[in-house]
Amino acid sequence: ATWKYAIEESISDVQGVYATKFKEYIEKNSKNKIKIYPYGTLGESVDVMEQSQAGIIEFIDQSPGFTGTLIPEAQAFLLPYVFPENSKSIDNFFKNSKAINEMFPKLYAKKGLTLLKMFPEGAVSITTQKPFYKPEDLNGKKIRVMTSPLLVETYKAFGAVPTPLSWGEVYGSLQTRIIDGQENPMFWIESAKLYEVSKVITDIGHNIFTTAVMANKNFFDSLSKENKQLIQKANKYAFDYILDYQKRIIKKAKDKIKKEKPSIKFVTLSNKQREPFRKAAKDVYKKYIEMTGESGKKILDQMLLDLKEASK
Ligand code: 6CS
Repeated sequence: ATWKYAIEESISDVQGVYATKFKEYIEKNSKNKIKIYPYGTLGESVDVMEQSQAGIIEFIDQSPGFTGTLIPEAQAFLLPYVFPENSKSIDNFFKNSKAINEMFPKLYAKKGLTLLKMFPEGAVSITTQKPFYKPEDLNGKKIRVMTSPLLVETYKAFGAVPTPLSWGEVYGSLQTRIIDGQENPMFWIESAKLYEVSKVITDIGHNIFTTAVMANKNFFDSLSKENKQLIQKANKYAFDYILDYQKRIIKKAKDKIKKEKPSIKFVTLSNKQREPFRKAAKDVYKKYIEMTGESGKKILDQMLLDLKEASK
């Protein structure tokens, strides 16, 4: 059979590289074929999600920043300062997390989705027009976030004016200064050329961009045992590749941005400078619990245990 696989990025971006590795494994080890649909070919994230829930698309890569409107608990991945910065711990977490491997699949299943893998796409940086060093510097600044209510709360807590937008509107809104900034991993700031319409790129260490690969549940359940195993193996193959890949491209992306736009300013806030942001983050955890209740609390507690275990 030919299976459709939709991603939120282009084929040369992290999700595209993952999907390409997945396709490579499937096509090498079976007679099945994968057709990858990059961003823009099937509509915005909401449209693509509808199509995959309806079974028109078999596989979808969508990040919690968008899926959070459908599965509020998935926003746990967006909580500021939930992740350590140490990349070994992050890898361990994504490999072994009980929350990811056992608990989240149940929540996704309720929405007609089989959660296959979650993986990191790199640390999230914030682009702005002016440097900022403390939450007050962000007062009145419109920062675009993905359409997650939790990200809105995060940037409110950080002192800014959060502006949720679908991806297609981001570049133009930055260009016309409808928004002052946005957040994304370095590879994406480079590949989507967001640096062209930004002056400063700041790291406050607040998040690791996480994404999820899912299948339509009816489709997946109807597969033979053999095909199910094939898909799991293909995911493992792509996952092992992507963990190193996404680390390798950060420096390259940064160098390329510097070369293309020498006037760009990179800022990394010190631990001391991050303190007020960490403090503000506490309120966001409260908001998360308000949004998700007992179910969200349970899964977050497990995630925190998993992260502790991963950092040992
Ligand atoms: O900011 C966004 O909307 C996009 N960022 C990444 C890294 N991937 C896809 C997503 O649409």
